[in-house]
Amino acid sequence: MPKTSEIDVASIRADFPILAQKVHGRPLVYFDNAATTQKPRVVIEALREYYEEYNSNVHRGLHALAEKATERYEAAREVVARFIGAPGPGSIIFVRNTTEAINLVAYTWARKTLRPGDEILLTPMEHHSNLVPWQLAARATGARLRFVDLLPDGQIDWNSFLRLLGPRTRLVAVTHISNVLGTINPIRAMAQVSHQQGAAILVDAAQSVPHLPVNVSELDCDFLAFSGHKMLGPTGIGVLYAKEEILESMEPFLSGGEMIGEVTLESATWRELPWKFEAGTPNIAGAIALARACQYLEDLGRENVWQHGLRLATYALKRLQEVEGVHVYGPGPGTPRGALVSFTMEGIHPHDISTVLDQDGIAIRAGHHCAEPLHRWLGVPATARASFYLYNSEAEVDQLIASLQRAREYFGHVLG
Ligand code: 7TS
Repeated sequence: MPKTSEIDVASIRADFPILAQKVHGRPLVYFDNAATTQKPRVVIEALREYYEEYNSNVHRGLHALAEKATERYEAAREVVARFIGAPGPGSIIFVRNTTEAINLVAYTWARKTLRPGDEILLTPMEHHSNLVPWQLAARATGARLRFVDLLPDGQIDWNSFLRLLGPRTRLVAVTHISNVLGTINPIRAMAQVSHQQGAAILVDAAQSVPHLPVNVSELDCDFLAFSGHKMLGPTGIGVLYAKEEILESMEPFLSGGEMIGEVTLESATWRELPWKFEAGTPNIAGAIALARACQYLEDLGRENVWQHGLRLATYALKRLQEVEGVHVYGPGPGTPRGALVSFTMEGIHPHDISTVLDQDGIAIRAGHHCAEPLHRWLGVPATARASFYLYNSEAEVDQLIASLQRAREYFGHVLG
């Protein structure tokens, strides 16, 4: 494997047992990282250790195992807080995934804050997870959804954003990096002007935190959501970051054990942050393993991980354009983009592209990637998407291109 930037792909791959396998007799090329990433041995080991050595519930036991589990779980929260530049662990709520994090805000903050006529400003590039919860919140409160225009290359039209942002805007909810276009949105600038208008800003960071050094204090966002499984961590663990003063003002989302202060038959009080928002037994092993994933990324260097992904995406963009009949979406060469490229091929449905690539051991995703309105805007029902991470190489991109050339020849032949 070639060494690209500061990332030594060969030695990294040795940390990921799943990558050593063959699929249909060919070495696995895993290019479906925007859906979920593979796990390094240290993350798998963190899960094993928890279940084999100190499995216990948190915050309630007074025995040695419970104390160890509680200590590791809360230490994980501090690791995650540092990882995203949060001022402290009180602003880190462990949830299941990005979807749950956004729903938490939509069901608590939004339903309490929004009034009829208030506006939520979104973009057409949102994943359904950052769209449908706002549709429901708007329906429940009488608020209205508005959508910023996109430029032809899939970037936000800044003038449209400024035009739509006004005194009625209560919330701007926007993805940091599009899971289809790879567009990187200017969150810091968006937060600044949103706050000038008195609006809060929520960032869907599902595709950015795994790749980009994200610092919530620098971005000055009010809410930020991401999933552990897209950043080398396990499934079933995700994070909602929110400014503590906002969390203090919010009602709990779920209620029951763990999140209460004092309970009588008629009423209850809440625990302090962040536990007020963590009802029931949390995903203890998941949180601990997520912290291990954060450390793994930090050991490699966040900037190195970002540069590696950008380099692969840029290379893929260039090479895809060499394949006849391929159309790529999102920002062109020269504009920074997330570590993914979506494309279509004339005369071949994206699902067929994916099936043909699978025969060569290459895993990509095809479909609307939970961004149906965006595909309507693009004018295609589906795209094929190759998404990269730190264990991928330029040699694998070459394999993708060779496989696509074969697909084109095959379908060209079949279609006559
Ligand atoms: N937001 C964005 C931008 C995403 O890409 C995804 C998942 C989500 C939210 C939801 O994350 P979850 O962990 O709550 O499911 N995106 C994709 C994808 O592109 N292919 O599969 C999942």
